[in-house]
Amino acid sequence: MSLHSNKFIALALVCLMAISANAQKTGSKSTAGPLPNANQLRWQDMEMYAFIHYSLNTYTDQEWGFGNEDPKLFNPSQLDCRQWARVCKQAGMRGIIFTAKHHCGFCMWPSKYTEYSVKNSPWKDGKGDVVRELADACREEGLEFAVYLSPWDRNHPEYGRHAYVEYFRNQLRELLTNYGEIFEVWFDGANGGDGWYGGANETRKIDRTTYYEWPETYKMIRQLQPKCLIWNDGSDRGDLRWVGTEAGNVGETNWSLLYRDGDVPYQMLHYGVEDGNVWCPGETNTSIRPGWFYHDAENEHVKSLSKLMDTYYKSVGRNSTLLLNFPIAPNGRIHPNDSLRGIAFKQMIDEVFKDNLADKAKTTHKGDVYTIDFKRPTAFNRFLAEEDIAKGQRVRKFSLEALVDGKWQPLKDELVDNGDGLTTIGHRRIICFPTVKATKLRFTINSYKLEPIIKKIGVYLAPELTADIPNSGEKKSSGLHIFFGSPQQMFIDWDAEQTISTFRYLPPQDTKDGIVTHYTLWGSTDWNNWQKLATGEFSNIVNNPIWQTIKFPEAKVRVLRFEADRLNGGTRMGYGDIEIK
Ligand code: FUL
Repeated sequence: MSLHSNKFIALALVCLMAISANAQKTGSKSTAGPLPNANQLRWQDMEMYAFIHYSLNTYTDQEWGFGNEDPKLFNPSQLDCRQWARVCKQAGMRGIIFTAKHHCGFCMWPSKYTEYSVKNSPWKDGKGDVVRELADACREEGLEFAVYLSPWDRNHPEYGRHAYVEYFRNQLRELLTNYGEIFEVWFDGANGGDGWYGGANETRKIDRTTYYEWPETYKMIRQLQPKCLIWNDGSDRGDLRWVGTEAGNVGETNWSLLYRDGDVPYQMLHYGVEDGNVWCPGETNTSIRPGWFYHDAENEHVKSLSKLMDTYYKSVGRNSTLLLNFPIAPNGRIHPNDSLRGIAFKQMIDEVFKDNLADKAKTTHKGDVYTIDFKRPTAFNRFLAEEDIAKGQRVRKFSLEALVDGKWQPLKDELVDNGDGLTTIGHRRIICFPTVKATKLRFTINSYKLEPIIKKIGVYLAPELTADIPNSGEKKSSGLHIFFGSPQQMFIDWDAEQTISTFRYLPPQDTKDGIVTHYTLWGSTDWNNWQKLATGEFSNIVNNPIWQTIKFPEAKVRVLRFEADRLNGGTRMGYGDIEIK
């Protein structure tokens, strides 16, 4: 073979290798998959908006009302929706989603379809309308407005039958017709089954896939509010998806795609699906306090600044939006602890992202590699990248390296336990790592569905934040004598009689099995005669597994029996911690 033909073979080989490398990066199909529509694009740019939970629960210290709570309880002395809107705006929220009706069925507007609303409360002699006041306040502050309308209604006598679906749709029509532009409707998927239901006081199960007749309802929404996004935890795909947890984080891999049909298990909610056939981005919802509604006992448990920043990185920084809840206190205002923390949160975001070090550096871009040259050793600890998602979400995997003292060092996402966490970008991806002092930063896109379109690169130096709520790690229950009489019966006994009035239960934190959803608590001084101290449900404990507090009239006991009347799953009751006072 001549030298010439050898050269030719070598060249052909190089070409072949290049083609196969490219195929590996782009995958077999050269398509980015489905694209977002204009509403989804606008919504994604909102980045952060607030939830407001306010209802009769605020006056009964509950998370889920049963449906028979007295409307007369609703009589706030200083209700001020303008204060809510101002606080939310200063906290960086671009809109507010309001619980117009929560599971208890009480309507915060004077719906003409029910008597169970503000019109039968003493507040403003029944002439008030919280939805109207908040919609107006939002407009004055330049915020967008949206509504949460619970499909599950524990008050309505027809719940479970077709007549209720009509009622639900009528209510939705009122909300979508009388209050101006609505940016999102939120249809909570929770359905605990039991409720008051007009006095029937029974358990009603529905088939989530068919009962609500969503396609009909969607048609109405599209007609009345063409710019409105549909959030639905039910079976019919809305425009957005839940991320599978209320703890405030979405997966580090977060595709904005889902399958149009079929069930959506946790893995899909949390990470999306790479080869999905519909654009359905994740919205991360969490509360600034442990619960969604206001409870005096949580005033000292408003989330710390470091926890809120962690939430920001794990939501907005992972191609999601952040829906942050502010509960309203019984006086009708956001509590100062929440407003101060919310505003500090926004100030911290501004502080972290005020100075993009990449703007002062020289960035070169060759193929799939971006090199940011700072010229001199520069300290940084955050990296940000954005794709032009109007053209689809394309990047699967990337790597980051810092040139420190002449050596390239790999960087990884410190908020991720397994692997380097450098997967998917989408609308915005933020990577956190310990501060490095480097002269260059290299960002390499290793795998993608179609040629990536990177809109923005950012490099920042964030101030160090330490957790400002210390956690000793000590279990409250460690001083208690706890044992099980049966898989669903826990006993706690003492050597001498105790006077107690509070029992607190922390469900298991690492599994959803064994979580007690309904309980009865008994006390005794002699193990023979048992006094029922309390019975009830721990509402929303599965999605939000936080401390649950049972208060009862003071009782003298030597032994307590905590019975699981119902478990979420499994056969054995579990617990993370117990506290008795
Ligand atoms: C859950 C509900 O059950 C909670 O009460 C709360 O409204 C939360 C946002 O969604 O599923």
